[in-house]
Amino acid sequence: MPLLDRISSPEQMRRLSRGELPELASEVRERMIDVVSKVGGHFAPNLGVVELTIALHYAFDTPRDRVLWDVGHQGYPHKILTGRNDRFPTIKQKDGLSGFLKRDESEYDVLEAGHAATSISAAVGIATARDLKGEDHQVIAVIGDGSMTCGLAYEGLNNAGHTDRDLIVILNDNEMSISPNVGAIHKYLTRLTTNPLYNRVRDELKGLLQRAPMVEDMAIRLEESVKNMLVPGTLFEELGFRYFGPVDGHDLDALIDAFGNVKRMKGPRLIHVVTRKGKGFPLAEQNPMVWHGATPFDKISGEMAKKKGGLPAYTNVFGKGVTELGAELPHLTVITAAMPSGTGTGIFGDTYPDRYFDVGIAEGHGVTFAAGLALEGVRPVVAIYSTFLQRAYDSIIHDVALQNLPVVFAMDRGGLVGNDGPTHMGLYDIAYMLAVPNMIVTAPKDGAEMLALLRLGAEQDQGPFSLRYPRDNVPAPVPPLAEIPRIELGSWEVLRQGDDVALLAVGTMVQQALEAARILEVQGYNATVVNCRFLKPHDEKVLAWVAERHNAIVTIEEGTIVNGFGALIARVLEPARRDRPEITLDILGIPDRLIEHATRQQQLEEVGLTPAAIAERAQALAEAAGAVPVRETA
Ligand SMILES: Cc1ncc(C[n+]2csc(CCOP(=O)(O)OP(=O)(O)O)c2C)c(N)n1
Repeated sequence: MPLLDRISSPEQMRRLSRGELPELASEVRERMIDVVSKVGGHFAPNLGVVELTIALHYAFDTPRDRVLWDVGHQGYPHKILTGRNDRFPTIKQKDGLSGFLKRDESEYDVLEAGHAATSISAAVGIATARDLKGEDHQVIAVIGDGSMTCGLAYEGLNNAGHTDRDLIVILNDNEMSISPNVGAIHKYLTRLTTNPLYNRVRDELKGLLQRAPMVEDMAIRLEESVKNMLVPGTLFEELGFRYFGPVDGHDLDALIDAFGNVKRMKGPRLIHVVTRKGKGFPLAEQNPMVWHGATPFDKISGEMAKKKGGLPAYTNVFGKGVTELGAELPHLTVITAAMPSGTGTGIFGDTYPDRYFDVGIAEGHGVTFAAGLALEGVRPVVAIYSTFLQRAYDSIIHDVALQNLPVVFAMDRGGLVGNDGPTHMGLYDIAYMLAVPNMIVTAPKDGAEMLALLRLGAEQDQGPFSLRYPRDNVPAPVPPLAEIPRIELGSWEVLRQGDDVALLAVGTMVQQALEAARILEVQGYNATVVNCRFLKPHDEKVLAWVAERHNAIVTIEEGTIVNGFGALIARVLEPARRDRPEITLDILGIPDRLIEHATRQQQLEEVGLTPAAIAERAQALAEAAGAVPVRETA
């Protein structure tokens, strides 16, 4: 790669002539296609921002000028051009580059993110800090049209427009979220980009200006006035931003000119850039949803490697199950926040379009919208990843729980999420759901139990109900919903009995605990294993039995140990432990620190949640509690 090989920083890139930049863009694309086809990763979003990234680093003085990438999943060209091309093949792997921006990876990574729409607010903060410190640099937030469905983006715009600070927002409009973008703002942006009268007049004006050159500023002003006449009062201008565009996001000259012009102006400015997701890889252009994130694939045929194993993912089992339930319960509705494919619920939408709602990347709104449905007797299932539901915490408490409404929260990606790393970890939902008054908190041990819990949640009238399941395949085949036995609210399941130690396991950890018990057996110890599928309310009878019969009790959960299930059990067992001080307790879970990107299996090993590690801790506790191994005599 003749150009890319010479470039290890934007500064070097800025020494290239403008004429060389299209060649650089093809090299960056080729490099991404080559690497992502081998190791997987975000694909279509990155192909779409190659020219935009080059133009930003070319027109602005980075890292002095601060560029903030929203979400950060489209940061691959940025990484390649900011000195990380060598390490690029390690992306998303243990000890390799992060799939998102990371401040300790590079001085060019200004903001860390993974959740949508933080860039404008953070940019307002950075611009304010700049002004307080008397510094002088540009602050540029780059945000996608999908992320512009978040309320947070408008809180940022509202604040920025009011303060009148020097700040640039670049709206990267590819008409896609992960799925096709939705909502009124989306329709509005489409009207802006497709306004035929404005585009024609603008093109003609450009030709005219080229023939009769005048001072650049004057030309821009003239163009702006024409625009304001034809597109009166754009939304962004009403909010206090000067609006520029739409600019063709694959035309390097147009981008660099636009950035060059706009950077000389003051106040809040927004440049509307139109890009094509998947640009340069025809299959990804045709189907950007499938190619948003790719597993390794064949560069020629485009065939992606099959995901592991013969058993389906929890996500797919959930999508199919909730659709089956929809046939039985005519009032069942499903809400997604821009993740029809990610949550597997798209098939419910295909089957029952009137009962399926994609609210955009608007988790808080989605939950309060569900509260509204529930107030009128319609039963909502809110399907949102554990990590993204964090956005909606106030809505969960204030709008759902305080009114005790029967909303079902289906949290995919509960637990360690693997290569997306800390921004996407589903480690906090157990702790945050346990703290919500009236919330029934559950976690299934397998796919069939997940659907039984879903049914229970959708059929009960007691109040809000949550279930969490992992980013993994189900451990056993799942029968059709109608054949899955019902579950009694609050009931635990004693899966095996032994005297030496009791393993109280939650969700994914039930299988691990059963395997740990088999390892313990080989060591001569007998373990009880309980499937604690209801975290709240818990099974008082079974817990009392456990506390009477065992001196060593281990809780195991795939969530933070801070205020999780183990902490709850410790509190509940307090009186029993006063009566029987010989009871000892060990709490296994995710330690209170960040877990970096790696495979989920590597992460389970790192935190000691493998069967072998669980068995080791359980054995140590049992021995300390006086258990003596029983070995078979030869
Ligand atoms: C709060 C939140 N909810 C959901 C997601 C999942 N998500 C990641 S990227 C994305 C689409 C973003 O669309 P856009 O900003 O237009 O970027 P594009 O991928 O189209 O470049 C979504 C929904 C997220 N990152 N953050």
